[in-house]
Amino acid sequence: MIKNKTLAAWIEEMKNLVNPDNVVLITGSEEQLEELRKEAVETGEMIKLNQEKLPGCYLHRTKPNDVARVEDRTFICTKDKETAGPTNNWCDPKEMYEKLYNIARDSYKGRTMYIIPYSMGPIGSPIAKIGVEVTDSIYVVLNMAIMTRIGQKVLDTLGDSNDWVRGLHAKCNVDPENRYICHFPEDNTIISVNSAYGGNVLLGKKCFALRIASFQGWKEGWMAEHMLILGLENPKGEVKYIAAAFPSACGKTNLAMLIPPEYLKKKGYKIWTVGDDIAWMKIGPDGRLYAINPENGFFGVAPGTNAHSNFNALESTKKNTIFTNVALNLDDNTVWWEGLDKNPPKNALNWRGEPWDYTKYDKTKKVETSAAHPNSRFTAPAKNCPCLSDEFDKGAGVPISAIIFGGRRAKCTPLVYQSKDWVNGVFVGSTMASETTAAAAGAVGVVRRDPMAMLPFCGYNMGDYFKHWLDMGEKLGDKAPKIFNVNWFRTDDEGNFIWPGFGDNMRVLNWIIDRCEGKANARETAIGYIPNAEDIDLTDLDMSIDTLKGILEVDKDIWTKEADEIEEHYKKFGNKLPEQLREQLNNLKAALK
Ligand code: OXD
Ligand code: MN
Repeated sequence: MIKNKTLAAWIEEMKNLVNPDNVVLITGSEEQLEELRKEAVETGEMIKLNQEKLPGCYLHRTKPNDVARVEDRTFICTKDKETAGPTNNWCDPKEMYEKLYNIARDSYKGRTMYIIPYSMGPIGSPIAKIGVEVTDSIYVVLNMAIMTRIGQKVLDTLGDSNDWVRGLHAKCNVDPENRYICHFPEDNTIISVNSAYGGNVLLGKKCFALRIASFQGWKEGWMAEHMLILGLENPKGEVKYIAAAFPSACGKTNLAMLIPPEYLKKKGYKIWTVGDDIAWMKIGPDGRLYAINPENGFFGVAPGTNAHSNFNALESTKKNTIFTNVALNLDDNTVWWEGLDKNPPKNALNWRGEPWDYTKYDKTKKVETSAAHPNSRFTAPAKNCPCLSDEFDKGAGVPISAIIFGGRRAKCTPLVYQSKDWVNGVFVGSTMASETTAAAAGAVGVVRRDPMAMLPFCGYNMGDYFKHWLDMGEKLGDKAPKIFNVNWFRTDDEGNFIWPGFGDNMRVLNWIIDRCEGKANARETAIGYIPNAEDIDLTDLDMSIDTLKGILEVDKDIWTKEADEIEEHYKKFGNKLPEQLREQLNNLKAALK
């Protein structure tokens, strides 16, 4: 029963627009979800997998034209174009509402409207927020039931408040020419049409938790960031929390679920996962910055996930998980993807549902010849994760000691450095960049600037976003987290990675936490504080101190070129670029002279 007046009125309006045959309120009960799973299996929307090996697991295939987020069809619709800024597609809200309503009108005919009340964050947490998504897709309902907290208890918590985000999803004909993912931050509204791919239709995730929430955070004085959150436990049992932002394909989920090297594990070091993709952060009663993970599951990339690269993520997918666009092993009705193991199934269907011949696999034509789509996904409940933090479900959030930025840079950025202060750290985040890999289409090694990893996700003008970061620093004062930058991806002359990465990144995290506590040494350079090679613990690692010194170097010539590129990058923001950041660039240039 919907008692909330603003919600009841909006549901009426949506019903009249899309014209469904039936309307179902998602209460979140297991019986209701089980009925929907059954229906999805009957209609072929999902395939039930081997229930002994993968209890509660299903496979879903999207249309081949609908396999990823579509940034060129993603819009921020604010009254003023300038509010959306130079990095977002913009359209006048009136015009866009009209266009979208024309597409969605009557599109639920013969279909059911599912109403999903959901909470981003533990229900009732002072940092959490509520949304309602209506959809004509059972796949969306079942994914939202994993990725968020859903159902009647959310409505009970909402009461009669109008502080909730409206989300309309209409599959329509999954027509790429009429696909739009649109945000109206001034109305707390999201409309997504003609897609059924997770990132475009699970409206709680990128659409609400980043684009709408970043706008809300700007107006309300908090932060919505594209960051993982982890807790690092030392042998004394003390846990310190770190939030970290990386562009796609830099190992965010791997870092969030890191397993320390044997020798550190024996000493008693542990990593606890709070989140792998999104952090909402607010200043707490003690003046420190507290973070929650607004999500309740992991929507992770399957290919490359294996027992070595990410044991904990793989474990998380062993029950109650929905796989999307992975391969189906017909011999035992389980799933497979490239990089899972070295035994490709001999009798399998690829992500399109066609017979797959593993001998024909061609690395240069992944989409055409791979078993799983390169962007195939698992939707797994967070509570399956063996290293899930005890704090995960607590609404108060965890106090953040350090913020880490990073990217893939073959030569430029050292393994790790600490910014000189908060303002300098905002400069580091605003200039974040990553080099393209062979995994993505287009040229390899091209530098893409992706400030704070928020380029596709910031719901307003990025110049204002930088200013918001600076303002937050002022409010936090000496309680502000320390800001660092890492680069796991330095290569030698043959293009091999020098740093082992994965679990060994723990050695760098330990230095970072020691710096936060004033326990570790560093030397000042033009870009910030760099560890002395002796300050990073290399015990049991096959790496010489000279090799480590090499990847801690700051090459003045490379950085002079980098400063010129930053200047170009900054031009985009025009007079919205905060003066303090321009000063930071000037300081860097002077220090490099
Ligand atoms: C994601 C992304 O899917 O950042 O998390 O693209
Ligand atoms: Mn992400």
